[in-house]
Amino acid sequence: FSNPTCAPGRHSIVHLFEWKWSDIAQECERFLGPYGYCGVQISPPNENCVITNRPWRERYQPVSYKLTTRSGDEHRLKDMIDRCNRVNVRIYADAVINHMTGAGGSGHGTAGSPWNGQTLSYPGVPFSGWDFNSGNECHSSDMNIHNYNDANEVRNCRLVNLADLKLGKDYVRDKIAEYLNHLIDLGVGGFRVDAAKHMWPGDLRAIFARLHNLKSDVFGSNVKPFIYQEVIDMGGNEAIKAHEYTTFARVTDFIFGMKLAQVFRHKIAAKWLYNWGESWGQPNTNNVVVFIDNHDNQRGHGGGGGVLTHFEPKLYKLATEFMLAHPYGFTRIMSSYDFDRSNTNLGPPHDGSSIKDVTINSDLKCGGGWTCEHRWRQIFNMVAFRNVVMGTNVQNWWDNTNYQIAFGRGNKGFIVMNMDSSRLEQTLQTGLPAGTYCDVISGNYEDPNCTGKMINVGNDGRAHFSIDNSSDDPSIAIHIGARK
Ligand code: AAO
Repeated sequence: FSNPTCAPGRHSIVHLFEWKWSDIAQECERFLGPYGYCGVQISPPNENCVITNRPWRERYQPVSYKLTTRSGDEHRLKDMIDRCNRVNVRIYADAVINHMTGAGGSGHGTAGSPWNGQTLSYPGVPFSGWDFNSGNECHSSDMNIHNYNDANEVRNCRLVNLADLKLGKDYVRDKIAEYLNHLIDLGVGGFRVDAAKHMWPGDLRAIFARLHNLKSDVFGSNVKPFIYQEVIDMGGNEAIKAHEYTTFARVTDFIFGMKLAQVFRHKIAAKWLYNWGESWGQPNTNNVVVFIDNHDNQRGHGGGGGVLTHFEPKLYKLATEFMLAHPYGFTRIMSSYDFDRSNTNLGPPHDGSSIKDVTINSDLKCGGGWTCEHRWRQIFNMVAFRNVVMGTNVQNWWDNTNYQIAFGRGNKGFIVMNMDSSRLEQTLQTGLPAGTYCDVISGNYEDPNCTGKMINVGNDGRAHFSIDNSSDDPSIAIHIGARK
């Protein structure tokens, strides 16, 4: 389950947080396909409870596995999956399978199913009280998780009071597998598994063992879904470790964004990035999905940890450029909507009960409250850089012993970054074939034109770089796919 099921030559996914299926279908066709994205992580597609003012977090409270949400119904979902697959963009569904709604309260979900969190009744599945962990499995005083040093409590009690499914039961495993198989048969390429830390690895393996192969007309025969599990392991003393999950699927790497934020915030000198990756104590590169921020930590949920977000665009772009230029991990780009940081619950741009369309401006950026980091030039051009250099190692590392760094990827690409307090003027060995290259940070390469800076690489592979540290984009990136 650890192999990303991308179409050939594509290596990054984007989380289109809270987008409607109809908008994602269009985005695959008009942008993600042509610009080389592998796929999209979608918000949970299954029925959720309805909370006043429609905060985004209601989608993490399942009511049933019927495929109707504010993003659209099953018909729209299928249309999106088909249209994205047709342009070689895969869909990865956010699978919320650890729990149902908050325990307590009642109502009707987004597909109209009744639910009761007091009696633990979810007839839309159906699940009843027998399908949830009780005092037999969970020994905390109020059934909630308090002690992250106790693995049993973390996995058998309630995460923020959410009704905790008893995944040890075959019936519960079957219902969850039936839901995931429904999505597989509709054509998804895999799953993000929400709150995986709160489920026993053995229970997850038992569910994954029930999964169908992906649709062969799209993915070929005998291909398993790509699965990455949300396990927050900051390397501290908590009982649960990411490595318990990496023997059977990938995990989301939260240390990655926290450490890079420390570097780009000048807490750790950038020169130390020369051996970024496993040497920093992180998991094997083939076991992780990496990202600068996610929908939780960009708003202080699930451990903010001082990560960089679109609210600090200069540093955010630099950190993202580094992530995409460096070979470590499978990369995920966050695509946000704007929100007031005093209200971290605020849902996506909406019009009464419906989510608003994403609007696209003539400069490729989004409007209408949608941030669309994945459409920022520096980011989408580095997604293409990553596709071009894939398979090569870091070479020709250079640093000024402080915050100016540069490195190449084999003989295919080279990046120079200046986070220091002075101008960078350097002639560096790029490892690239001679030629005139287009800097894809300051502009776009539109064959045969370059709207950005031009960099000349000589017959000896060397090139001169000058970068003003106070520029909005103090970096230069060149690759063989953007050579005049
Ligand atoms: C809402 C309300 C609750 C209410 C509940 C039920 O906020 O008050 O009780 O409904 O009615 C999202 C929201 C939740 C929301 C939920 C349901 O974030 O606020 O609850 O929807 O609507 C833990 C989990 C992790 C989880 C994260 C939020 O391990 O799986 O909490 N993330 C996922 C989703 C998330 C979603 C859910 C799960 C639930 O991505 O969007 O919740 O489906 C430590 C632990 C982490 C733990 C954090 C936060 O982290 O290690 O495992 O995450 O604490 O509790 C430093 C440390 C780091 C620490 C961090 C935070 O960084 O190094 O280890 O600080 O303290």
